[in-house]
Amino acid sequence: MYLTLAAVILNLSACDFMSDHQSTDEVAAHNAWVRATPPGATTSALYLTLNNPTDQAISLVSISSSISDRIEIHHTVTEEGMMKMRPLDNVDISSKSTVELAPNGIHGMLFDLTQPLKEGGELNFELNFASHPPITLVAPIQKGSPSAIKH
Ligand SMILES: [Cu+2]
Repeated sequence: MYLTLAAVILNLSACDFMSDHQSTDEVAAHNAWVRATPPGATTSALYLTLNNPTDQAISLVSISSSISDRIEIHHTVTEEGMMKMRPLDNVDISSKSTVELAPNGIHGMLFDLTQPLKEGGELNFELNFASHPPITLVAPIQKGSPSAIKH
């Protein structure tokens, strides 16, 4: 009887460990926000932090949203002293690492917005990965500091 009980207790603690393990060990997007648009603008940008605590490298390959049929992944490069944006095919996030999509760095570029982005609203996005299920997120619309980069 004593042995059986001990086995049950061991089993329970193994389950607890598993659920803890899962909740802290998943790919996740944090601090997402999308830039509010000035009057007449039809482009904007999405910023966020992607954390990959898993043992596998992952690769962000596309971003989708109902607000735009054309969302590209961009990075910012300096060419001949000028900051310019260039499309990226994907963003690799190594095992146990974090990548920031931030102003003047990598960002999701939203073209042909179907409506203006007003501060205080929020938008849904889906991040699509190679070899990892999509992640959905809600990004608040905020006024950021004006970007030095023009399209
Ligand atoms: Cu851009």
